[in-house]
Amino acid sequence: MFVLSRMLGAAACALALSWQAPAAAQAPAQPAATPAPAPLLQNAYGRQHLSLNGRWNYIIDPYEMGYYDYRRQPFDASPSGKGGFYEDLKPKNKGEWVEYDFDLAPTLNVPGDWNSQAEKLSLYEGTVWMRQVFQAEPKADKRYVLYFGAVNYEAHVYLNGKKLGTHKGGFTPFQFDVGGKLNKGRNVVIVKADNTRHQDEIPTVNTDWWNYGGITRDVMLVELPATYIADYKVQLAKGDPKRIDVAVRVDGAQPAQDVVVEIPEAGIKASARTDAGGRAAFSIPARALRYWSPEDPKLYRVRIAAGPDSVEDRIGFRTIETRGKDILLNGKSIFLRGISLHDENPLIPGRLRGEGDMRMMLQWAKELNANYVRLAHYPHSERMVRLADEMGLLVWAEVPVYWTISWNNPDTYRNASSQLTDLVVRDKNRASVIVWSIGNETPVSAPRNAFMGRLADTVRGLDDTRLVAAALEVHREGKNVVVQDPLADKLDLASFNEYAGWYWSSTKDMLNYRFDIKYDKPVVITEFGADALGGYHADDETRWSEEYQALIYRNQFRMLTAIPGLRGMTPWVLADFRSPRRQHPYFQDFWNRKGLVSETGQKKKAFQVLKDFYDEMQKTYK
Ligand code: GCB
Repeated sequence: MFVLSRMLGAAACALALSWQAPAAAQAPAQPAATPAPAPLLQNAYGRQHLSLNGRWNYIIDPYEMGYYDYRRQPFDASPSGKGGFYEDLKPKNKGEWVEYDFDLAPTLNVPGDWNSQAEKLSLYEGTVWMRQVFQAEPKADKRYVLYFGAVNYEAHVYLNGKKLGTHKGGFTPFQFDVGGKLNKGRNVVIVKADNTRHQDEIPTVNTDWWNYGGITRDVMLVELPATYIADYKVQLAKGDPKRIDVAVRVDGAQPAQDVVVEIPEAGIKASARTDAGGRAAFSIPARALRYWSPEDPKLYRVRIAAGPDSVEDRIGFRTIETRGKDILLNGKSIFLRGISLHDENPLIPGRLRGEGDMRMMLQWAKELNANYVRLAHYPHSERMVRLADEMGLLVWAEVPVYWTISWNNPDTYRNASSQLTDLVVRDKNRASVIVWSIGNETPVSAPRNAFMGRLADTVRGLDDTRLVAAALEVHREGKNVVVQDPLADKLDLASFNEYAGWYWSSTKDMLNYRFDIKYDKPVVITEFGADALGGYHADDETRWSEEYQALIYRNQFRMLTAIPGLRGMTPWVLADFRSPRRQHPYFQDFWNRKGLVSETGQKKKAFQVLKDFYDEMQKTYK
């Protein structure tokens, strides 16, 4: 039994530390040696864990005085390591100087972005310190991992006053080994979260979504045996519906173990021995599987055991491939009736806070008769993808390589590549995920082609069983909308965004355009759309009206169905979402209004137009 228990509310227990001289008065600081997070644990949710979600005390620190001394030297890089807010100090004596106090600081809910939880933070970009206190009784024969679903953007994590490490990237999980670092009794975890945008980061400074900061996804302390299953992949072999490929990595004290994989409902039990490095890869014949599909999202209970450890998952089995202009799901041509969505709840603006919010979004997609969602423009939560598995929605999963990235910077590339890797590592067992997208609307140039080309190779190297794509741009030559991009040679889909009727051409003139797509690949339109203020009605030539948006959808269907090889679409976008780029004081007021659902949850006219189109496609598509 897991014997950690959570202490709710902050304990006012003073730590036995006294205030130190500022670090600048001592030896000059060395660049902080910041350990990288440990390799990701597969299926953290399926493990014994203590949730550290709940109310966290927070301190807004725009000048980062809890991180740097007055000479701008980081406290955590000074020889004493003292002076930073991560010490969680309380004055020991009456006269002592301490200018912060977590116990008296207000609280925020985790998981949750900070912008939507405090007036002062709604437009804030910078550092916020967050603290949680919990009780633990660590056992000598167990390992412990502190796991974060996501922190936007840069996280410095401290446990009991000591730095565990840092992580960059706002949408992927990370973890630190904390074995030997937990106290028996009271423990304090402090996160310095900083959502400042930078040109060289992923994403870069310029996006069309709200830069929600903070600990936006679950936090947990995971307990593992000394030898444990660190990672596994259990999926159908590429192009072979009669074979399950298994890869397992065991870590810890004795990585050489017998591994057993069981799928009781399918009568499957197979085993193999891991090598000295803890790895095993083997295939299992699978003759009588019920394949996962949107119509029948069958998930099997899969049990993996190795030595003292075992873990359970729910996994679906399906194949996905392209042949010429066709997308084949389980060998059968499919039309992707999709919709794009952000990880944002329009009703209480902010990141999706939990399964209820996520179900609401995916249920709207279902009401459109969608079988597919584009989780734009960054990795959504693991829980969202698991829900898509359960609800029968195919998924396009993406990394925030968006617009004008610093293509020539090797660090920027490493960052993009590690976000993509972490996404694949996390979601590789999800049947719903059929597409890895390496980016959105990245303008063609030699350095960009090289950067994106490498990303495409990287993701294929990690997983050759799914499709690789990107949302490309189009250009116009006369009345031709041309799709031509050197990157397309490395991709499985001809997928692109086009805004006929909104950013170019009129509602009438758009119908004179033809698509000129240079590739013999399935065509999947990743975006089209138009803004409409929910409840604003006018004739269909009036911008911002629901009628205008509905007309654009009808005209788009006329244009798009003329494309030979059209195999799907994800119009932009399911729900209105907040964006600092959207400045019209009446129609926008910081909202991108291309949603089919308004910020009050009202379905705009175009919602029904798209649903009717999908109903028709479902009937006629063979
Ligand atoms: C796009 C972007 C998307 C924007 C959308 C718009 O092409 O991919 O992130 O929000 O257009 O509304 O302009």
